[in-house]
Amino acid sequence: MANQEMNKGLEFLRSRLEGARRLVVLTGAGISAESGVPTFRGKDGLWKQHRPMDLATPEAFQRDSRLVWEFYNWRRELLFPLKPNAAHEALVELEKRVPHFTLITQNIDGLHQVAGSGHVLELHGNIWWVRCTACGQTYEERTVPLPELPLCRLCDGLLRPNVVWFGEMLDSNVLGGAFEALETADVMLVIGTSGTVQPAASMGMAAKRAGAAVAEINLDPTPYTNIYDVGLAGKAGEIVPRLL
Ligand code: BJW
Ligand code: ZN
Repeated sequence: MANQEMNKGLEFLRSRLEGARRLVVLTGAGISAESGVPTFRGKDGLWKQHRPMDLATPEAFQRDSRLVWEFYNWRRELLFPLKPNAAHEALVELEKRVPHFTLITQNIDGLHQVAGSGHVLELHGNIWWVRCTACGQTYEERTVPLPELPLCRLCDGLLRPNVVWFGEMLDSNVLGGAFEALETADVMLVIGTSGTVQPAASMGMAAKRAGAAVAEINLDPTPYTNIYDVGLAGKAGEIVPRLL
């Protein structure tokens, strides 16, 4: 992105942020990329090496729980030592500067919370939490690695990762909280998401329809780049701190 274009975009966005009372931020895998977390759809993305329908659907888990757990155990090991980056940290700072701040993430890595973000709406769950397929209990489980087929500490039922797979409903409280914030936002930042997975993909447009100025920060163009009010092309870890 040309320097001049970037500066113009940053200037516009900073001026909107200055007067903003309600800021909503939606993040995707791209914000964690500089921490070492693989994205899903990029060149080295997870869905380039693995078929999502074999690993991230309730049917896949029913068919072959061992394979699904192998995938999630591998990812838990990979994520375990990773730390938040400058983009996560800049969002913690932004939160302090506006009266109402809502952070919505599609990420399951928990890095926003590690950075110090207060209330995070996790649309797709959290990989450090498990859910019992028998008794329904959810709890935090940070043991790495877990057994091939981990069992519930309460009832010995089979556990699953507490994440949202394709074809599954998002938690209605989380989704409700997200749309409530989108409807009253003055400014929205959409950071590091390809905008391919619903309902998250529609959130920027929902905020725009409700009158917010919407800015995208992404390494590559997305279907929304030219529709939102501002598109800042580059790394989240470099651009988000420049908003402060
Ligand atoms: C950088 C960067 C750097 C890189 N700096 N940027 C309407 C129409 C059609 C289909 C549907 C529809 N409504 C629902 C559906 C079905 C489905 C869906 O959306 N399918 C589409 C693929 C077509 N949705 C669902 O099933 C959802 N459930 C639902 O809607 O329930 C109701 C319903 C059910 C059935 C039918 C209809 C309604 C659930 C979706 C669950 C998604 N789950 C996953 C896995 C989570 C667990 C796990 O991690 O294992 O969530 S899939 C995966 O994609 C993960 C992510 O959160 C999600 C989004 O990916 P994200 O974050 O955008 O990552 P990438 O890799 O795609 O993009 C990274 C971006 O970063 C890129 O743009 C890079 O350029 C950029 N980047 N480095 C800045 N340094
Ligand atoms: Zn149980």
